[in-house]
Amino acid sequence: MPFFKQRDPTVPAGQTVTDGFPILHVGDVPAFDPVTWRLRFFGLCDNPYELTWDDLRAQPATEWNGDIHCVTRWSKKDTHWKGVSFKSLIERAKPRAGVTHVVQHAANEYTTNLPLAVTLDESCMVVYEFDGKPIEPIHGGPVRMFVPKRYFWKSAKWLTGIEFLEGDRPGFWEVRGYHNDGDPWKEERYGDMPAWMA
Ligand SMILES: Nc1nc2c(c(=O)[nH]1)N[C@H]1C(S)=C(S)[C@@H](COP(=O)(O)O)O[C@H]1N2
Ligand SMILES: [Mo]
Repeated sequence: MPFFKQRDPTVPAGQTVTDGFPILHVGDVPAFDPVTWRLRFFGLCDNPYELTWDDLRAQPATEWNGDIHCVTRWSKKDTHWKGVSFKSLIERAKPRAGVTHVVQHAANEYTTNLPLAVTLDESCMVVYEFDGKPIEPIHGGPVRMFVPKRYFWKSAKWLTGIEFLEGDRPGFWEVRGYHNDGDPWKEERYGDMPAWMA
């Protein structure tokens, strides 16, 4: 028997599994009005459009089962999410050929950036159900982004917009020192120190 415990290979390095569901966000939980809420697809695309809450719920649903990882070192196993394939929503907007990045916009001016290619993965969804129930407001409900292959700050709660860009534009945490890519399997927690801090 080794003296030390073997690391669980199903959990990224530096993460601890929790049965709870920690809550992390800046600002207050915003009010949601199902009549006035819109999800806007805008920026560099040929078919900018808006979805209402009813439109979103009328889209074909997809589901995903798996683990989520927060940069603050908790992981939660076997979570179950239901929503709409992000790829299908993006394709309808017809992003221009030069688009390289996607910025999620959310309540309280929260933003987060990702390469377009990352968001086309089938695990990326705009979600409205967690473990068989509507997502609670405190967890970004009724509608949030879901990008399980990145640390959870790359999944905006209270999603309101998707912007297509030619070139990158770091979001709320990315400009505050979080890693631009945020892949938990590469432990991409924090970026390089800005020159003025070094
Ligand atoms: N709109 C918004 N979305 C957000 C955040 C935020 O501050 N505002 N925080 C992010 C961070 S840092 C994390 S870890 C997850 C936390 O989601 P949870 O509270 O459902 O666990 O939401 C992400 N999405
Ligand atoms: Mo986070």
